[in-house]
Amino acid sequence: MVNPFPSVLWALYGLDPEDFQIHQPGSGNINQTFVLQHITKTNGGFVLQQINQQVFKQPEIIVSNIRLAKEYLQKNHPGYLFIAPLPNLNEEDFTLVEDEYWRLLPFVPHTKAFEVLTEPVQAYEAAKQFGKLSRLLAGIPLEKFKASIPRFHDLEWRKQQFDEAWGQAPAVLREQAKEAIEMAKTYAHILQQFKVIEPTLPLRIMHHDTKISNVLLDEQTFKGVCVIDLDTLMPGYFISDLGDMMRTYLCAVDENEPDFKKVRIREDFFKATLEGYLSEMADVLTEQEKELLLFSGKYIVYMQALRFLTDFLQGSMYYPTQYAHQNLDRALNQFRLVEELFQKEKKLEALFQK
Ligand code: GN1
Ligand code: MG
Repeated sequence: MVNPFPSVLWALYGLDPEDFQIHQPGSGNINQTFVLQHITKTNGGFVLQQINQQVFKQPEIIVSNIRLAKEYLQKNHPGYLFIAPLPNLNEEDFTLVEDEYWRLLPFVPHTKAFEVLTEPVQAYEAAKQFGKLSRLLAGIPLEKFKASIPRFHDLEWRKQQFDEAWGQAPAVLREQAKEAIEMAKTYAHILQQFKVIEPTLPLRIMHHDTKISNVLLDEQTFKGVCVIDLDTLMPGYFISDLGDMMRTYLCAVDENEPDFKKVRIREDFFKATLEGYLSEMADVLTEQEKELLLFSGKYIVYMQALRFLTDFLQGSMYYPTQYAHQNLDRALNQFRLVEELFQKEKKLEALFQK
């Protein structure tokens, strides 16, 4: 790709555009991500990201949350690979150019980010990486952290957003989304259950976007290397992280699959995900939290279904689409996964009680 960045940006990072080949890996929905591959240094390079300020209205909160975590980890767990932004020549973690926020991150060679998993060991390793981050951050004081997106994983708020979108949507969209709207009602009891559970859940620093493409595995051995995309590292509940793993590790297809028959839970991937996560978190989670392992999946997958459906009813302004009703298909895909979690509940429970 031809150099799309302003020269002042290169200058502030002390980099020469002539030294790099630029390409866009492109699976993220929100930020723009570019890989700068060094032309002569094999495996050398950086990742450059432009922050979406429609979504992250106060990028400085991301900066300060990541910095708090980075300093804590450097002090208490030196050696842990934490992919924080690299400072620019003014020692800032972000670079502001014409009101746009940019950040430069290290490129981690010999690793791969997956969209779907093909082997249970990958699920184990990925879940272990996110569990490890939570375990290492378990003792960090929370007071100075802020929400980079307020109420991001608050199902009550997501449900309200959906109800409002439904109320305001054009009749034609409501008609198209009839089946999905029914599903939203069918599973609304997940929200009722959450309201009962919430007071028992401790606040922890969570990643909040543990989808499979946000962890890097060794490209040869599939050993977990590190997690990436720390924009939503902020106080929350463990169900956010474990739930989003279930959402993206268990099926052989992802949220974009329009053939919903293919949305099926692979039991061995479920088992591996829990084992990987608990290999780090078993001593951190409370007994009450451990009662909610399966609930985490229902909670997050249902919320993601509502989010896609809400966006569809509002004209798909949030999640980029490749065709007109893609967000409706994504919602139906995710509702199908919620259905699977309920249908296979007994089987899945038996797997982790062993
Ligand atoms: C968004 O930007 P990306 O692809 O990492 C979204 C997540 C959703 C995900 C669904 C800030 O993540 O919450 O789970 O899409 N991030 C934000 O693919 O809304
Ligand atoms: Mg993200």
